[in-house]
Amino acid sequence: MRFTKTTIQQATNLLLKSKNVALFAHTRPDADALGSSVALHLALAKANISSQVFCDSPLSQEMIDMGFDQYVKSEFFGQYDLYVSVDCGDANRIGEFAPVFTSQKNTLTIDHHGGDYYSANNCVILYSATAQIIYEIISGFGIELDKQIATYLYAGLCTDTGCFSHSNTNKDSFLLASKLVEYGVNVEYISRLFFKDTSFKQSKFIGERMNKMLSLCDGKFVVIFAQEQDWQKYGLTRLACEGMVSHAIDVKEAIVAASISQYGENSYKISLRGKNFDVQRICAQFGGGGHKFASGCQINGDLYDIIDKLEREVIYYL
Ligand SMILES: [Mn+2]
Repeated sequence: MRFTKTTIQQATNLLLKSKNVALFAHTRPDADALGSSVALHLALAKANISSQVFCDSPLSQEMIDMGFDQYVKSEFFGQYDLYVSVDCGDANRIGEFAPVFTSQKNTLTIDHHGGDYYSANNCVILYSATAQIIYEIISGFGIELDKQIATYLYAGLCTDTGCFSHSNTNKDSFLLASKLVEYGVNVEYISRLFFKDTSFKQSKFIGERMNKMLSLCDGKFVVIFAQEQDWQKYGLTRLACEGMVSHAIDVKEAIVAASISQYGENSYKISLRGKNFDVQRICAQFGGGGHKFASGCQINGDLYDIIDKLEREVIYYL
């Protein structure tokens, strides 16, 4: 297969000449993956093109509150004339459906991570969110946007920019936000849902985890971690650890932060954040990836061995 670079215009044309499109959001989906996929699905419907959104993972409560569960199927079915991966920097991000996707001829990637091309057509642009690429693509559909589509795109843009505060936030992020808000997006609802709302149990759990945070490398590397019993104690699931890393990187002295959460008996999921410090190269060494200043990976082994391994990597690059 030839992997070619695809412009917005070409991606728009590819979609518009299709009759039935399969859309794949990445595993453990966030609001950009689902907001982009479902917005594209709704826009395609307006252009009289049928499509189906697939994602291999259960949806978090926030995603259900957004209404994404009404559109997303966790079992793959059907035959399509175009297969599209949305917000997936590499084919593995498609998760369980990766083999389905990679065995197709007519594939299109719409993504902003800037990884290697793995589709026949690759519309990869380093925007702050995939939602931004989707907006430009559907602008060529000749349809009228509505509040729902605008809300889904806004959710992707708002969350991927950390509520317009990460270093990937730029003039274009605000320009798009301003266009979307014109359709009546409830800005307060989205920021509350994704950045503020937390249950009492969750607050207690995070409080305890923050109390146990480790300060390494003279305070430049802050680690927050949780094992199964830590969230079970509060009747929570491992989803309680989502976003935990932000509390570590919020420490003023921290240049790098890690959250380490148990994923299996002897396996941990790592999220790394950097302040103008490339954490992608560290995650890549453990087979992970993401963005330059926000990346993740999974490491097998003992919790404290993993902390040591990460500390050695951080020291090397500091
Ligand atoms: Mn994204």
